Amino acid sequence: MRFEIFTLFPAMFESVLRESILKRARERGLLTVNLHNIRAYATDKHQTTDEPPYGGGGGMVLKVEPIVRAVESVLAGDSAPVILTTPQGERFTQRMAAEFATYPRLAIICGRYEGVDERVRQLVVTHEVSIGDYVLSGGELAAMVMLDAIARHIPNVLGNAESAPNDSFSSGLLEGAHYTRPPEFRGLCVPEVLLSGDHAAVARWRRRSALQRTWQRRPELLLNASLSESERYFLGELADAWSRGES
Ligand code: 6GU
Repeated sequence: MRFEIFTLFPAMFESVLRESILKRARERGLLTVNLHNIRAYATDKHQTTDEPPYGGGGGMVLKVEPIVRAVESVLAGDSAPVILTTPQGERFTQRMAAEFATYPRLAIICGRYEGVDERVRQLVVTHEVSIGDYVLSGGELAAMVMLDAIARHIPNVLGNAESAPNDSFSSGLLEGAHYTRPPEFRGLCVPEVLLSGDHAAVARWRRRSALQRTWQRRPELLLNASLSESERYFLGELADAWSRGES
């Protein structure tokens, strides 16, 4: 999969692309990230990329020409999705990450300052996306978050083919508790069942741990999770214990 990223700060991406899963995916040819400096597409001699807003008010607005020139010359008629990062966008989710990963090519325009000229949206943007309800100084960090979350859905990017479907949210639930060695630390013990070698019992325990955590922290996720009869019963028990003040 190929990403075309349009930004005023391409260097911000370097360390993220040079480590861990994204690094390995690029080395294996599964992922290509092309960074395009919007400034290189400015037409005036000062290479201006932003100006004060018409109508006054504070802040600066990213200009339309450099961005449209950059996107059109890089995509050259290709019909890839073009994402604009903006706090006014649709909220980014695991489902969206999986959907975007089905495209061979994806463009992300990193918004900056107080805004982006509205005509950028009208001319080249296909999706406006926000990563959450808070304001970042620029879209670069949001673009990196999306890049990472999307890359995890590209086939063969994750070492263990099982990992992505087990992630929090892919199943509609938060992940439960995890343990590794040692079996006891400062009196805190790993649950016996995880040491038992009984794979079915381990799977049951994990699912229950995920259900319990989701119920405690993000109960609204349970409304859309697909649950078996016995899982619903388990949640009923949690709710009863809670109403008796036991948890
Ligand atoms: Cl995508 N951009 C900016 N600037 N701030 C954000 C955001 C995006 N998502 C949440 N906050």
